Amino acid sequence: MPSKQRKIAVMGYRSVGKSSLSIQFVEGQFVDSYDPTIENTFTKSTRVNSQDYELKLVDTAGQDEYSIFPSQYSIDVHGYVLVYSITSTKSFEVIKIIYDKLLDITGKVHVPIVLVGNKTDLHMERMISAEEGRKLAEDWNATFLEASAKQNTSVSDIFHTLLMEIEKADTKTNEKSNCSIS
Ligand SMILES: Nc1nc2c(ncn2[C@@H]2O[C@H](COP(=O)(O)OP(=O)(O)OP(=O)(O)O)[C@@H](O)[C@H]2O)c(=O)[nH]1
Ligand SMILES: [Mg+2]
Repeated sequence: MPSKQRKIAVMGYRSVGKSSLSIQFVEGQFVDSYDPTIENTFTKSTRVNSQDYELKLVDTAGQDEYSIFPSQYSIDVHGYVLVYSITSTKSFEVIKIIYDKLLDITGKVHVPIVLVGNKTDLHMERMISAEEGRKLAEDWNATFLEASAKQNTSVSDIFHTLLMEIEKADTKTNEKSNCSIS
């Protein structure tokens, strides 16, 4: 089977660990220092369910409740990793706002999304329970994962799950178009 090209955007409030998750997945390392992102694109080859993927990962600048959803992330992006930090109530509020804007701009009812609660290693500082995260993802019909970029917990799961979600969404679209022909 030929390799499939997939583009994924990682979005969320500032300092939630979007770059750390991306770098952990692509390069297998964690950096403690904080360097705010403007935009970074990573590429990585990966394999899920015996399918090879050429993954383009767009690590975006942190957004807040007032940010305008950058329109370039609504075009030919196959799926989204929406990240908050379990230590930040604000980041959990902002991710809901980003989600609403995302649906508005794509105009789709269903977009492949993995919701990620990052920084689980900071359990003493936890503000958002796993249950809250799970509920939100359920509302969105999205997959939910908690992760730690620092400890490399569930990091590759995030991207592999999203690739599977994208695959599922593709199949559904094809089934629908088949229906309309017959
Ligand atoms: N303890 C802990 N710290 C983390 C984790 N992930 C990221 N950090 C730290 O949190 C800070 C911000 O991480 P970044 O990955 O730069 O966050 P970001 O979301 O890319 O930030 P912006 O690019 O400004 O939007 C850095 O100091 C990281 O080292 C994690 O899982 N656990
Ligand atoms: Mg960043």
